[in-house]
Amino acid sequence: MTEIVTKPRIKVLPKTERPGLHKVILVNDDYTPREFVVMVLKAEFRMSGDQAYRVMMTAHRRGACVVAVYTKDIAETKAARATEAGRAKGYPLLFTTEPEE
Ligand code: TYC
Repeated sequence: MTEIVTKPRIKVLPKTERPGLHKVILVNDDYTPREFVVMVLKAEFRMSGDQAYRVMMTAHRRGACVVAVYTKDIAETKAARATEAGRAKGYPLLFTTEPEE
């Protein structure tokens, strides 16, 4: 028996939609206590105390620091929740987002 093997003539290239990643940025201010910033970073971004302290100090010294990178939705939700945590205590703590590259 002769088996006929046909090769597909058309190669379908899968179009992979890459979700645009967004950075969450911590912005420095003169009023929010350092320990509070660290607490918010730990709670909202699941950082260790060490990581959170370093990110907080980087924002404190340089004016801002990238906290993490997520898909747009998650970045915006986390930035809003973290900013709200400060607002609830009367602090001007601010987290913003921006597209990566
Ligand atoms: N600069 C604040 C202080 O000295 C601490 C702080 C750090 C606040 C980082 C915001 O994103 C921030 N109390």
